[in-house]
Amino acid sequence: MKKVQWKHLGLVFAAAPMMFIAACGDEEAGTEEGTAGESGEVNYGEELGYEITGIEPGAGVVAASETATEEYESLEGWEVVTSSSGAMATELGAAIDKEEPIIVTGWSPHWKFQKYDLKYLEDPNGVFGGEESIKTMARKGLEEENPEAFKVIDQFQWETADIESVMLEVSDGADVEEAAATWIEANSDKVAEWTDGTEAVDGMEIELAYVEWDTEVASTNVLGQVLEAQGFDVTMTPLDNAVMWSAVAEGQADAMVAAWLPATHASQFEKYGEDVVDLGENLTGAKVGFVVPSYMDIDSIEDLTPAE
Ligand code: PBE
Repeated sequence: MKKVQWKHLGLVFAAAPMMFIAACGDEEAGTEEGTAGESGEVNYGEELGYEITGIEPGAGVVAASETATEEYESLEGWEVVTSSSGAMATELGAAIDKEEPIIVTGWSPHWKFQKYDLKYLEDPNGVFGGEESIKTMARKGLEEENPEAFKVIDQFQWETADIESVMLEVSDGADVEEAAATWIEANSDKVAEWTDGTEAVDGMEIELAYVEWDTEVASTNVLGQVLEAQGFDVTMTPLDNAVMWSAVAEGQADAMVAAWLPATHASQFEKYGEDVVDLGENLTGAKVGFVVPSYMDIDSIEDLTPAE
């Protein structure tokens, strides 16, 4: 499978500046098991330098997090530090190794919930929305011009356990191609439903746009391999979120399986929704929000404390 850069659209590199976790030294007291008091008693803000560990700047969860810092009094003076999904995961793992506090812009499905003991902070103001779905969007004209690919893409649909098994293998060091192939081999019934009623082709081109978030890397690779097995010449193009949406809306990419709705990509859907073909949900039961290690003595965004 080809993975290209789009020169006209500008691939956004995950520059991933490694951020350093503020050394907590002796101030760690209170995060140790048994020493923490009532919820909200520990001043995590001070320990964290009033910083939330974000991901790529274009992500919906980052935009929602920035809204949260404006809407919650408890987050006054806090900052969402953007980097990349990979850097966020590295920092989360490093904090957990040392049992230090950390707040990340998180989402599920995600392998981090299988690897670590984590919780979402309650969001009483509903800034992050509720239950999300991941939807598939195709370009206008794809159905007429490439009906076999359109049908497979339209029929692509799976569950949290499926995507998590691919993501977990990748996080354990497997190549995504290998992890996708393993899942496909073990789930031929599901794959047969996606290709049901379609015919194989001989090298017809199809281009899938995506963003390099763990979820989308997994889903796009699985769908890409299924299309390839059907005889398509598949190109997968990693882009910034907004660029992914505009690429499908403007017909530069054929489809994407990375639309998080109704809340996370609401602004992109508002802007491009009329110019794309909405093929419905490919996964339900998704969620975004602030995620923290379970050992942190806090349950809600409101339990945080504003910067002095
Ligand atoms: N995510 C993963 C994306 C959608 C998929 C939650 C990082 C976002 O926030 O836009």
